[in-house]
Amino acid sequence: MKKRFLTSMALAGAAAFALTACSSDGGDTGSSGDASGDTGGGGGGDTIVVGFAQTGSESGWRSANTESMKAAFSEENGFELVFNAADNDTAAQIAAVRGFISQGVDAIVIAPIVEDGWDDVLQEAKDAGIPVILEDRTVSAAADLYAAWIGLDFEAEGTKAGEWAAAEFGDTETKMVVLEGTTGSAPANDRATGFDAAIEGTMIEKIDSQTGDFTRDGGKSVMEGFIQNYGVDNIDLVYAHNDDMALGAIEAIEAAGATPGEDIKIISIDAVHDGMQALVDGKINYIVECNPLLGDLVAAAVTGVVNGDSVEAVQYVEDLAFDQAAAEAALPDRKY
Ligand code: GYE
Repeated sequence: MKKRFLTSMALAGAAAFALTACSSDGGDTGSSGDASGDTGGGGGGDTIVVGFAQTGSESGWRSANTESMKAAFSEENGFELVFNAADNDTAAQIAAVRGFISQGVDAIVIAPIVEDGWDDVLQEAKDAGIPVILEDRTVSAAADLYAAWIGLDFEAEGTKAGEWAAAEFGDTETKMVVLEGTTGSAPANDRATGFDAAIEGTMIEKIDSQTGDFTRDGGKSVMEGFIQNYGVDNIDLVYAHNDDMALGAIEAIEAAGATPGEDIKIISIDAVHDGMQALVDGKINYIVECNPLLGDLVAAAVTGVVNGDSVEAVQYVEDLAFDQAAAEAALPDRKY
């Protein structure tokens, strides 16, 4: 197997905005391809054996991403997928990658839970001659330890959310609480950075910020704590790093006798179906999209790297943003 690691991380101009541009035929077959255990030590024939270390199943975004990956890495498309979901446990995720290395898979795909701590295991994969492709979240490890990364611009998502908040509420005293994603994860870090920069100099004041771990339950219990500490009347705005936490916050706000979307405005990120429905219902006020349908692009990158072809090292997928009217128009055709 000939490999080519592209080391250049030329961010400027490296955007691959066309989600379908790299799709192979029949990418969305709906087949689950959930092979496990039997990896065939390096893969025989034409089948590419791929170990995929998923974060877990924390959110609607994650379910859509897992489905997209399983459909793209189907047997019909020439893959044997060894799927592992780490339940948001970073040590378990690294152990899964070590398992793929010792099984001798042809390629490893990782959706890294957190940014740090990947140097050793990525070096081990490289030493074993197994290429690694990252999808979704980024890592802080050196770019020559993996062949490609395919995902979203989380900082730009935060910026879009913050710009909308600044335009809507920036001229009035607005007390904001933040529901952060998983601590140490790229989307939690970058969505905070982008948003904070966009609201700088406005009258929006961040009074508290805590992690709800990207889950609905986490968002609900952190919001309950905020309401208890500050009083439901002293919170004007919630910025949630994903829809699931916003949906949890809605439950907490309603339980406290207030009206989400009116008494307390809500901005979130992802634009999964339940979030978009809440936006249409007026309970969320604005959502920035984060496209989870990365499977075809990742499968194309894996095939390219395994075949020794040149593969774009950094591939961004474009995100949209929705207010209520835009959500109403888009919801019937949403794929996730
Ligand atoms: O926004 C969130 C999920 O990494 C982009 O992870 C992903 C994030 C997504 O749990 O819902």
